[in-house]
Amino acid sequence: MQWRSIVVGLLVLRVALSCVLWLAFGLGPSWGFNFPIKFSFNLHKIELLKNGDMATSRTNAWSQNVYDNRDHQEKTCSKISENIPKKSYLSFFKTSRDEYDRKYSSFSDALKIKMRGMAKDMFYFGYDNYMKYAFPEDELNPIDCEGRGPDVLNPSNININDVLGNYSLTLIDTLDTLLVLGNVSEFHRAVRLVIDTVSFDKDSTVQVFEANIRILGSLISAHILLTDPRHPFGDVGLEGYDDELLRLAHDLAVRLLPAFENTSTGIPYPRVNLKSGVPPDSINETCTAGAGSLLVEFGILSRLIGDSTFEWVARRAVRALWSLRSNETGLLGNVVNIQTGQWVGKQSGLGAGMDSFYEYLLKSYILFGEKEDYRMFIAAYKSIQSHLRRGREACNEGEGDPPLYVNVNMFNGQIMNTWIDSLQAFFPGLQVLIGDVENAICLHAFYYAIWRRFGALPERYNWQLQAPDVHFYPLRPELVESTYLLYQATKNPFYLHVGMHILQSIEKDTKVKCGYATLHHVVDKSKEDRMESFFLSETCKYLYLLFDEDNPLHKSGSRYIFTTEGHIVPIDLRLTWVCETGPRWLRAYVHHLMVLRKCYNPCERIPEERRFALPLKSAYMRQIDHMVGLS
Ligand code: DMJ
Repeated sequence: MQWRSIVVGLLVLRVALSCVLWLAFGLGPSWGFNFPIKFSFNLHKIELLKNGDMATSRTNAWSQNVYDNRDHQEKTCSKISENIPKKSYLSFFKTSRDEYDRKYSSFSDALKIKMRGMAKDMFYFGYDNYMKYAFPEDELNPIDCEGRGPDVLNPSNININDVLGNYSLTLIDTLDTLLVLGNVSEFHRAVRLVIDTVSFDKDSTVQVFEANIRILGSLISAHILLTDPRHPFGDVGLEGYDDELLRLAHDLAVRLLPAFENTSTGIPYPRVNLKSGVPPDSINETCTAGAGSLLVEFGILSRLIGDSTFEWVARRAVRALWSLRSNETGLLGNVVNIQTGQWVGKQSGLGAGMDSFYEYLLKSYILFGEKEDYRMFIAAYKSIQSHLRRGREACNEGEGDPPLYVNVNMFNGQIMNTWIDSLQAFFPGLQVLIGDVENAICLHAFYYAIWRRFGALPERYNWQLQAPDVHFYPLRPELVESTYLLYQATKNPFYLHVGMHILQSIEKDTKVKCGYATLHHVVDKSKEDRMESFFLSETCKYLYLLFDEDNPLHKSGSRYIFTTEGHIVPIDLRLTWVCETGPRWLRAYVHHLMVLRKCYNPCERIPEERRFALPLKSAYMRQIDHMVGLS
């Protein structure tokens, strides 16, 4: 019997020690929600505490691992980072443990209303000035109060000409935001203006991807919202409307089709001239996101007009890209030759050049219910988790660096550089859609820490140097998009604080005479005279929705997704068979999605003890702050 007493004694000792560690340092098991309470006595953790530096963890530390693979440039980086005083793990707890909890644990209704009003004013300041000074041109120059069209003097200025096609881009891109704001009369006026004034018969060479997501996507979305009384905004039909927006969308899509001709792989050319097709001097290289993010819009168009051509070419492009993934890692690169199928850019990441490829695998599946899209997405997600994700295993427990998704070589998974870009900030929103909320919480927290440090997201942030690599911020929506989706999933007031912070930074640092201007430099806050159309179509839309709990989109029964440009597409039985006839697991998944979208009572999903707690433990938030140079 003696051995039993010893075993029981040891167990009691272990539990007691775990409790002491937990109570003293907050390092123990996470409480409730997704993680069962586990009492773990982790010798490795004790080592870290003794050594006083969590970056020494070999298994979970990306800040450490990177030194193993680095060349001269990284050696320079390591020198610089050596100068940054490393804080002891224990020192994270020297400040008041409840500082973050106190700051983020509530958000009053009055403040919500105020922020909603601020988001609305922000939108109208940009929109009204665009209509006053810029329409029918594509964009507003918010500093000079003038319109901007394609750069005809410099055709190689793709930064401008890829997007601006001389087709009133900002007006078109903004249509459904007017409905989100409840302004049906202005929505009708804007639709009329588009019908009466927009033509795609233009000598403009634009990027197929940009024309698709900003123009085609918006036209289709507005058409569906106008014609289907079951959509979230109800019956907003326009008298005399005769499918003109759909016809415009069709006309544009036909003009984009030449991009899919004369390509040996089926992967489209990156640009077309709207009048004359693919330019004779076109390059044979395209990025994965550009070629592989056409399926949502092309698929909807095909299904609405009953012509499968568009979906067929877009799907062929996705399949072709997918077939070129690495056998070893399952990853794709970021730039490919459309004739040879060779990868020109071998970098695999979640940001520029790749972001919406992943997004559209999942969203195509949600819309159309095609199993192959789901299979591709799940396989891609697994490869991402295995090869791109670094840091500790669980977001909210254990030791090691915070989880981060790095850029790797698609063939061997070796880290390629030490930056992440601002586009990747969309990824937590996608993780919310698949129900991986814990990973979403952590990645979002990292990006929010960068925002707190600079009051914006630099286009590229070097996590090794703890400094921006590329300094501009063109009013992008990705962080607020993820913030909104995380709020919908968790109802945690923390995300309202994040939204308020973003709103206030944009108001303070980018507002100029006639709108909001691109930040040229996130540190000195110098500006460029440009307001991209996605500022009104996405950034303002997500900010407003975040604070507008009663928006029709959040009402029970609303079923919709956002395209990558933030356009609302109701999940519609005309487009998918999933809800009715799909297999059980698929229906269960879609049901999960619906629950997420229905603004359900959070009490049903989030246990009491977790509901008013921070989504990420304060200790981990402080750790991230430290790692981006905030403390
Ligand atoms: C938008 O045009 C879209 O979200 C696109 O997918 C990439 N990002 C820009 C805004 O940053």
